Amino acid sequence: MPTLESTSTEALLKRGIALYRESFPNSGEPTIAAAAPGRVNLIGEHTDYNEGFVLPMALSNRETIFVGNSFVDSGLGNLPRARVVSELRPQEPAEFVLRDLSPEGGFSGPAWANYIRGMVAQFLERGVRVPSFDAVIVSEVPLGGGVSSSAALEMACAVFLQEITGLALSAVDRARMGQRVEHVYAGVPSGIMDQFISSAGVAGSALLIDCRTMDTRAIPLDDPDMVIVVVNSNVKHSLADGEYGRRRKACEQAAATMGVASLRDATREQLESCRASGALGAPEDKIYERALHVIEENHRVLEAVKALEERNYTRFGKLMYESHESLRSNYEVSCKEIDILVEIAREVPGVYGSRLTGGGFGGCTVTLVRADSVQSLLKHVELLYLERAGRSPTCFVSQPGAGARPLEIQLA
Ligand code: GAF
Repeated sequence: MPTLESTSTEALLKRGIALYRESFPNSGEPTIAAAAPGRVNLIGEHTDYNEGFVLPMALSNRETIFVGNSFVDSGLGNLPRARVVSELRPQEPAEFVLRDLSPEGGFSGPAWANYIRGMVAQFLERGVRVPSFDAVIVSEVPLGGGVSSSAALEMACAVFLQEITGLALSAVDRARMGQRVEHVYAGVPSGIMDQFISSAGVAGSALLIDCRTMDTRAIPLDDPDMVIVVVNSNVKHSLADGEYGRRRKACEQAAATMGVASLRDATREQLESCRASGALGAPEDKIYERALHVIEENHRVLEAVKALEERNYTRFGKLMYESHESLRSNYEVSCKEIDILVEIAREVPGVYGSRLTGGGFGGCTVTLVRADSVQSLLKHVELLYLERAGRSPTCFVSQPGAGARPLEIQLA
């Protein structure tokens, strides 16, 4: 079965430097590298944009960007400009002037480069001068695979731009800049979770994040008997297709009807009373169900943290299944393939719990399993997913990795 490995820093550096030399033979050597991880969310889905709680961990799989001075004259009145090559799409290099980087700026290059254009624009908006650069991207975070490759790219960019401009930013600042890039350049009205965990992840721990205050608490995942397995359904989701935004609007409508600032402040009693009085609108709009998911999911996150700290994995697993069921039936963001993956995990002895992770409509599941049952889980998933869904999954076991950071380049 295809599995995804995270590479050693040394191997990543080798790949990045080689690609840089090949892509920009006249630009010397890369002088800066920055890496940022993808993420998997253990529990707390669609709560971030409701000012609620989430419990993600950064993956050990990273997106890495290698940057050097550009010595090539742009021929554009010497305006500063960037050239970028991605290892995943070497035939689609991007080139743009570091001016007028608005999303409507007439950019005809590849769509992935908009994350970089967008992040450069955030720096320019703060009055910082960004010099010309050449860059290559080397990634071990699957694209569109529900583990936030775009947030990882945004955070890696933010770190290298900090390095070349000297702009001081906190992990939250960086995350908010990335969130703005998602909103404006990718058209996804996302919350803050993905960018923040990629920016601030703590090696060896999941992070409880209060998305209202942005306070965090590291929850160590240091029990060798417990393993987190991520399974990619290999069904691609597109959060930009409007479903994500519709869920977000439904939550805002529910909060406004209950007279609270956000669903973080709403109680089950308030929700029931609004429903009884008919204030939540037509049943087919499902405002009740959407709000119910968020209110209960926030409680589940806090209970799950307690369970994890007590090493009560059975309790944690039960909360994962409950979260999944609510995402499936109340929030309606699951799909057949993801439900099949959760159902398969449930059948394997040694599995504590499993659920959809991320925005939904495909993507990945996250499963908590006893270390001695990992192989059996992987075998079952490989066989049964093909049988029941007609597709092959991609699985990986990930240790909680560190957040975005510069990497030291050693040239051979
Ligand atoms: C996507 C979004 F980008 C996050 O902000 C979050 O809302 C998540 O879906 C659902 O929990 O990954």
